[in-house]
Amino acid sequence: MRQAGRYLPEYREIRARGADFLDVCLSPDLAVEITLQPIRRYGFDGAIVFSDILIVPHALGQKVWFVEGTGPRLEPLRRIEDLDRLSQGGMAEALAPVYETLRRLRRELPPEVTLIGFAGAPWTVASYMVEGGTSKDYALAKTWAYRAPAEFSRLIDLLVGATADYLIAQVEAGAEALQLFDSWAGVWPEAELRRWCLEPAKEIVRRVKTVYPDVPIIVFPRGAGLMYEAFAQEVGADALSLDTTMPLVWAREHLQGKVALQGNLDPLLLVAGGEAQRQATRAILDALASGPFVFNLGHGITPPTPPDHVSALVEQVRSWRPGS
Ligand code: 1CP
Repeated sequence: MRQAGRYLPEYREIRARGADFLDVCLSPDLAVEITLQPIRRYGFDGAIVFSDILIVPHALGQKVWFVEGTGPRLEPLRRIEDLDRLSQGGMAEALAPVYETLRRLRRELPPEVTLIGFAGAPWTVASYMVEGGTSKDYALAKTWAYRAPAEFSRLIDLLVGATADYLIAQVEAGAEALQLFDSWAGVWPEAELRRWCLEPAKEIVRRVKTVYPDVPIIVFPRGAGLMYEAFAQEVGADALSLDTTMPLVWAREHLQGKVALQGNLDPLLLVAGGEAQRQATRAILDALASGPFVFNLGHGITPPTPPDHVSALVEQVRSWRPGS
């Protein structure tokens, strides 16, 4: 859940040198250094490679750039003909720096630290590609999918193929586990959640598992609510990442017998700190830590997070014992 980032002074120092965000993702020297920063500081069990989900549209030939303080911008796809501008032909070359970053990380990380590769899920990535950036309501992307599902599925299918290839290549380069981020899954009614989120995730997992059956895959269908259960039953992932809103006892009873769970501390509790953070952390551990479980946040860490609050969290999680 974005363990690197602007909450760390050592990250801000690198970003202050002025390189474009995408160039940082595509510079192995910088990406390796940024990935290692939170591992050095906190000794986490897993390191997620520093990159971004929008590297895939970039590699497919869409224009992607980041505006400081605003977020990602893309030259939007608005008509089916716009898809003709995309091609998987240049992907391997465009993504080669990410693979180099992974190879170097595997050499530099302590052997006990798991190296995690990732990608955005097709719907979440498609939403940025169609909207041209962050959106409040995903109106353009959703309307396209409702009005012309056969057209929209061309985009989703393209992303299923590109994402599966990208994840497989990340394992080849040294990733030991994979996470698929469907950050905006929660905007769909049931039928469309299945069609645009669950089915694509299932197909990506199938393709990766055909090549690498033993590499754990974590899926994050953020906001899927009760549909988390269908993801647990049908997608074939090894683990689900719980968003902040998921009730703990429900998750234990309905999901944890089927998949490992990861989550789900509200990142804003890490900003608040103190007793609120301690109590919520403890509730998560008491409910879930006896099953197959990875302690994590329920969404990305935010820039105002005091680094000391993360240290306190790590200490609490590491010293937790059942019934303590
Ligand atoms: O710890 C790490 O190094 C993690 C690397 C990482 C990951 C896993 C980054 C770096 N981005 C992501 C995934 C990502 N990117 C997601 C899925 C996870 C989530 O929901 O948080 C999404 C939706 C994005 C898109 C994106 N990139 C946004 C969100 C905008 C929105 O719509 O709300 C933003 C702000 C970025 C830029 C970005 N990516 C990563 C970082 C550290 C940043 C901030 C850049 C900076 O301020 O320097």
